Amino acid sequence: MTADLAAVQAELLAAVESADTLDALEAARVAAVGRKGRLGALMKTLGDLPPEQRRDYGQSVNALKTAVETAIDARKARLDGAALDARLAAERIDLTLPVRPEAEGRIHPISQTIDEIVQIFGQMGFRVAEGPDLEDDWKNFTALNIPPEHPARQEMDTFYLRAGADGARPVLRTHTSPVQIRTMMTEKPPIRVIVPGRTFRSDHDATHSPMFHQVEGLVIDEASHMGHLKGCLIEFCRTFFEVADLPVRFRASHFPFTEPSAEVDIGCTRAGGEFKIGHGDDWLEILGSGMVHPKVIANCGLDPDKYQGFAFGMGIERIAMLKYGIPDLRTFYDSDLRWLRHYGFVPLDIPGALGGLHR
Ligand code: 2U9
Repeated sequence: MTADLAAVQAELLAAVESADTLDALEAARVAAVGRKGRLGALMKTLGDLPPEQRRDYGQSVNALKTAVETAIDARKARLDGAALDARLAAERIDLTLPVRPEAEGRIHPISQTIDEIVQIFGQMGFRVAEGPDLEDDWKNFTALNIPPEHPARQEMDTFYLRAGADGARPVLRTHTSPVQIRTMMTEKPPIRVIVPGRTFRSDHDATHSPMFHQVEGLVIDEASHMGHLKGCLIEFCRTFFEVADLPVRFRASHFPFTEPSAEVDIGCTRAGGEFKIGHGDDWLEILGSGMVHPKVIANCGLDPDKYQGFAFGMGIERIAMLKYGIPDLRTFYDSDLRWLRHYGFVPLDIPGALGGLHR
């Protein structure tokens, strides 16, 4: 190799070694072995040499090219490694840190209780249905076989609005049942829905609020019977109250929209002044239920000789108070942040029915 080529090699290798980014290395590569680079220019001088020197000179330039390319590959491997190390360091995660800082906000016990109920019935194959707060008299009362003289229809108990152009007076729904009426009118059985929502009754004292929440359920198909109703509601009570052997009792009752009808009690004890759900000598009513009245099925345009099923209803505030030991109904609607911090739920404490609601 001539002294000239040795100097060029030293210069090009120095440029490769001093490239400290992949971009700089690429620039050094183009300047050395690129189409218009230094080595190309050296090759072009080949023709100016005497013929006997050309072979040696060509071999020397090729050797120089190989040396430079080897250096570029080595440098690239080192820069790639350094880039990966930098990325790994930047994306490092400290697994010992808490998942996220605990949120300030809390889920209201009514929302939590609805989520739990939806979770339990969801596992049994029910889906959630919703409807408007304002209903017409027919869907809220008539379709449900509630007669015109029934006390629930009285001005005293129900919030009626002013009559519209058609003379009809809209009503703030007194239960979520009109949603099931809507479902039966628009969907073909089998129907399995639960309907959580706000309801309104003109009643206000320590145990009644003019607005409260209900969950109702409806199953309509060709075969569901009282045995299914019992199994479904016993399963619900035991899962919701998280007592595997909770005693559940069905007591004959009467509602216009179901026949036969039953109220559902769960076992409890008040021994020693302490109230506890579970085995004991006492009973507590928590649900109403029954086989849907054939007239209600017919009112919705379905054939009562073909279709049958069961329905149930419960007050959400009431079962939330029982489960979570909330003593006063009125506090649910006070928007008192101290109360919410105490009785509310951490947002990620999402109920799941597998292995208990809270695990
Ligand atoms: C349709 C057919 C039947 C819903 C039912 C009850 C029994 C019941 C009360 C519980 C406490 C209301 O919140 S509460 O005051 N509800 O006892 N509800 S059966 O029956 C229906 C609903 C819709 C179409």
